[in-house]
Amino acid sequence: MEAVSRMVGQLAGSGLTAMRVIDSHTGGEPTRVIIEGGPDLGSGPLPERKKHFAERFDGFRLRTVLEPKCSEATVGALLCDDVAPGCNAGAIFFNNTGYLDMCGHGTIGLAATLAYLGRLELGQHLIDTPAGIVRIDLLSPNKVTVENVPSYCFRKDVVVDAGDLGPVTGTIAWGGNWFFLVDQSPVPLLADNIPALTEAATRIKLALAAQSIRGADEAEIDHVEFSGPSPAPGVDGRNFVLCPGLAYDRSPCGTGTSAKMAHLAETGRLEPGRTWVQESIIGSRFHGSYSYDEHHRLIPSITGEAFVFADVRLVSQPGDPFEHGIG
Ligand code: PYC
Repeated sequence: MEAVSRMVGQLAGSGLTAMRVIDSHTGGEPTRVIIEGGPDLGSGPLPERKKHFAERFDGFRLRTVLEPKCSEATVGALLCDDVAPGCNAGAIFFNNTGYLDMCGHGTIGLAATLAYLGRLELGQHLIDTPAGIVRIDLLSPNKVTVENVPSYCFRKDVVVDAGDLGPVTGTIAWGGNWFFLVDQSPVPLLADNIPALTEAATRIKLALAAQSIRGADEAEIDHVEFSGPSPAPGVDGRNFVLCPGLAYDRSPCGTGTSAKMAHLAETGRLEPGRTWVQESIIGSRFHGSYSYDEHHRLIPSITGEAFVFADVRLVSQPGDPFEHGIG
């Protein structure tokens, strides 16, 4: 670690800048954690730091998660210290279009990254995020349960006019991000249909914005989730999730599975404590369940696996025309 700090310093002194990042994937969905060399956002509450990041240091986001440096699906996480009392670490999540309040697959990736670094022991820990504190249980160096923020259905039976797709009925739900949940996918949920699923979900996302259909406090609904059955034994459902930057989630989406379970609970289709096995469009799985806290808020738990595959320095050379990404 010290060697890397020295090297980061030397590079900075020579006109090059560098960040140490660790890449992992959770059920196929990538997470890139900035370990060193990220922006100094001070020690305020994470929602404030997220605002500061977006307003003053967005270049770090662009340099970290845009092509040509990584896949369009990558979620970045800035590892933060000096976080809420009792928390082991904190993270601000971001992607190719902006910032996320919470990210389920990213939290699993972060935990596997901290375990890889030897900074997290097996057992329970608290992680600070802009959406609130989440509890994680590191079950092995790769297997993690995330007890997410309280999740709920905001509006049911919402009809959006999606042009050629016709009227589409869905539920607006919160699982740490805002989702429009469509129970019956307008396109068969098959990996071969990913381009058609992406197109249909994009159409719905744009229609929601155009028709001013929003979440609480007028929040933008930036994720669209299609659901349907899965033929795989032991799986309760398959999904397709469109993320804000119009990439699809390769994992079953932690916040999306949380929103889905809130909807299943609300409609009497899933009892507290029962396991819901959620499959992604590429066949990766999360095991979910929920309980109620003392305020009768629904608290989802998601278990998944993440694997670290790169521990590298991103460098920026002076004169690189695509230093801040393509697009
Ligand atoms: O797992 O919560 C999630 C997530 C959000 C966006 C991509 N993955």
